[in-house]
Amino acid sequence: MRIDIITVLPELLESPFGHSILKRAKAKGLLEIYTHNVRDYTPYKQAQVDDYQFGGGAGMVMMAEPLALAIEKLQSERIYTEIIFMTPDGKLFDQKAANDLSLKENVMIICGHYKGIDERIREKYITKEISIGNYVLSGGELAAAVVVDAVGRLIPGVLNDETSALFDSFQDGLLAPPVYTRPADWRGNKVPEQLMCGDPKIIDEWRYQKSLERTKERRPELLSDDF
Ligand code: 6GU
Repeated sequence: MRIDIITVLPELLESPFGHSILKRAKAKGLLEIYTHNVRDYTPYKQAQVDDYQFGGGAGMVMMAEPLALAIEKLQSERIYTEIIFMTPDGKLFDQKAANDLSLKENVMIICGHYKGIDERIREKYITKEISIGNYVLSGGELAAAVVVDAVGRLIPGVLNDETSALFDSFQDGLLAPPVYTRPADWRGNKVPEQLMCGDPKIIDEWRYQKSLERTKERRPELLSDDF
């Protein structure tokens, strides 16, 4: 999978993809991530990429032409199956959206900044608009990093048996069960005996019950049919 991210702040996206699972995904050649600075594409002087909004009001808006030139340059090199705009008024991102995206070949992500981007870019190029939650971030970059992380780990071959996504919270519609590691007795607090018994049937059943319990308690809406 190849992901191209268009942003005015590529520096913000340097670290998130350089560690842990995403780092390994890139090293294995399963994931390529490129960031592109909108300023490198602007035809305007002084590298201008934003301007005042028509109609007045506080906050700058990202201009159409620099974004269009960046998008079109990438489109001239390969076919993009999705061009995503990160925006708080987009569709709420969830595990299903991550699963769907992880199967795409080439994905472009546009990060807005300031008040947003000129609406005509959304109309002309954007195929999907994503929000990561009901709160406002200063820009789309951190949200894009969240999406890329959630998607990158699902790309076939990225995770091995030990890190398998099959047992993640949400992957089977349930929250994950509690986990423990050594020591078996930490300051008098013991690990549940079922996990220590060595019988995989008992262990699976315990984990399933705990998952169910935890989901009922914390996220009951996940158990309803229409979720
Ligand atoms: Cl995708 N962008 C911004 N700026 N704020 C957000 C968001 C995205 N998702 C939640 N809040």
